[in-house]
Amino acid sequence: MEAIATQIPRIDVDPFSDAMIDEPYEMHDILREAGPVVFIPKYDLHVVARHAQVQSVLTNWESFISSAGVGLANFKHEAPFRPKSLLLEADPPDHTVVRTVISRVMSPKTIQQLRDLFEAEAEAMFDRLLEKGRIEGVKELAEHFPLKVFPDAVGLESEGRDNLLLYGDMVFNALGPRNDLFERSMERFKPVSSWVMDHCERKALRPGGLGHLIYQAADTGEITHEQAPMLVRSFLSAGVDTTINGIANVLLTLARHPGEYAKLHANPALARQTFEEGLRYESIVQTIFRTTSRPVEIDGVEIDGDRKVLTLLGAANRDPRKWSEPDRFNVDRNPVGHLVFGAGIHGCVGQIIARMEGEIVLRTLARRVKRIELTAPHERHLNNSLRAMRKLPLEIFPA
Ligand code: PQP
Repeated sequence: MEAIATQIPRIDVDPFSDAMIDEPYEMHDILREAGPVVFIPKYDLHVVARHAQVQSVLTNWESFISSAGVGLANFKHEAPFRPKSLLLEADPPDHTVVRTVISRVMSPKTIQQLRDLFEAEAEAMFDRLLEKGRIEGVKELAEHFPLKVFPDAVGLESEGRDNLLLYGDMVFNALGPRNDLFERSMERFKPVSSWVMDHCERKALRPGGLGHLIYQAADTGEITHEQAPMLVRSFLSAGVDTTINGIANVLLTLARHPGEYAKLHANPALARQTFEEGLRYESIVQTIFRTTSRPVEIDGVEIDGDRKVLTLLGAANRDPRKWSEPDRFNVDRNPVGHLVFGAGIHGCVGQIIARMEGEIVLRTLARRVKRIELTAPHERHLNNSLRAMRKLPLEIFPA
């Protein structure tokens, strides 16, 4: 055991430092090439950064559990910073019950019914944006679209939706260590926390929306009435920051790769695939953790039970063992098997709506915009687990 344990490469790096969050790719390369499992002493943490190992950890939910938290904190020893998510921070059989309800509410059939609304919203947005030409791509495009269509779909009032941005930022920071990023986002979030929880209640949700469908599952007894607001909370936690930054990242990437944009413009049917490649190239969710439920072995490396394991989704999505020319953004690549939506029983339940949002934004862009240019350097927003953006100064030229 000793001999095997000492074979694990130890890498002195802090993936949650400002510098690594801002520019993680060199660190990914080092961690990925050091071995199938590496150890980061600062956090007493095992890390997997290769595609095959990330996938195998995520699909083995019995050995790598979620109920002890999917961030750095081990809920067996530390109190969660908020009541645990019934969906994200749960294992079967509890997880299975709520996952079944959410899967139905977010099913292809339900989500397809939203398509016309989303498309009309994208057209209206580009009418306005093209009138201006020069835009701030985060506020006016990447945030604007998901913050309109997703809370509309859930059935939330229009007033106060910016509060969801503060909530999402805090939830995803909380997956990392209790560093300054986390503390500061917690401070910003505190004044709006009651707004968020109040908007998970039935009376805050429009009949017919996705939130209301959750309450209907409580009416039939499939879940309890205490569980319903907590599942709406999952929508509000996961549903905006993720798609916002997915869209922001792909806009930046397209602006930096005019040749690839030209291909998309010439063939708007590439929109869906372009969004996927954008997700692979800049993984919105960079880090997600599991906890070992028992002693486990990954490729000959032994890990004790009750240990945190970090899966580096962003590194797996650029693993040369899986992808040819992984650091190249290529809209002709169909990146099937990327892990930005995770894998296994916790694979993103919102991926159908996320993909539809991305596809619609990119197809509308492709049709209506001939060229997209950065007019000043972009600014990243630092977050412990999201690859996020603060400012994206763009000029768009009408087709
Ligand atoms: C990545 C669920 C999912 C979505 C929750 C919750 C929070 C975040 C996420 C992570 N998430 N994509 O609170 O249930």
